[in-house]
Amino acid sequence: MDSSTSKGQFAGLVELAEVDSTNKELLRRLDSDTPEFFAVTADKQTAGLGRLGRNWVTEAGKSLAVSVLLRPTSRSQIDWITIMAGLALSSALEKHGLIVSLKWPNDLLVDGKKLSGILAEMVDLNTVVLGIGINIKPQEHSPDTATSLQELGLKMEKDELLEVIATELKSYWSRLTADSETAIAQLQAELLTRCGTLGTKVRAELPGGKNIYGVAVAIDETGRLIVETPEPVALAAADVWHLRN
Ligand code: BT5
Repeated sequence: MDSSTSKGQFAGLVELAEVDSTNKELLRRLDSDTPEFFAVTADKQTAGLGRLGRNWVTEAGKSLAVSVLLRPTSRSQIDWITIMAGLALSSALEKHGLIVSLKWPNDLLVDGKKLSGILAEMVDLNTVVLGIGINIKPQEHSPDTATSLQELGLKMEKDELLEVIATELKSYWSRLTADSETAIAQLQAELLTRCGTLGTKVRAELPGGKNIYGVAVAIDETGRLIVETPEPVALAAADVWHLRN
């Protein structure tokens, strides 16, 4: 099916059998009138996107790939979109009995294996495409470091999963847009229990390739990871590896 329907939580949902990337497809369909919570999902992505041009594997019938349009109204909302989405997904999955750990800034892990990845792409200050991938079943071409809901004992079909995460996402996003300062304080508090990066020794690879080592001690009010090296360094973007303490 290729037409947009007003399904569940969405202001319009385009459901595709196959696409290169749902983020790219949403961008192609975007115009100035496209409403918040307009979304694109696909059963299979042929060129699913990770961060920094990396690949995200989405094989037919095995994974949820969805991109949702958000219309932020302030810089602080933009700063928190990725982390907010990770916490919303964690909360949604916990309601179904699965405890996941957030690895700053955009991974959901269980026992160190990656269940879900998030890619938020900013078009302009009022337009962000939030892409979410969640593995439902094992996939032939995903890395050894991947896991899936099925392997973790959670049986959920794609439609149900989509509805469950959309409901939670909407609730978190409403709070962030209604009163950003209060919501950010709540997100920071929630990170203390849901973010496995905090209190952990990490290696952080910065966008230029430089590595820093230290203990991740906090996430500041703009969503940056604070690593003590022992001097505190604030990271806005990096790839983080948790090291043994
Ligand atoms: C991410 O990037 O984790 C962001 C993934 C976002 C995917 C969604 S799906 C819907 C929307 N449309 C898109 O085109 N993208 C978004 P990053 O942190 O850079 O992680 C990428 C790395 O994760 C890869 O280099 C692999 O090592 C690993 N990987 C790839 N596919 C995976 C999978 N299905 N499960 C677990 N790990 C995977």
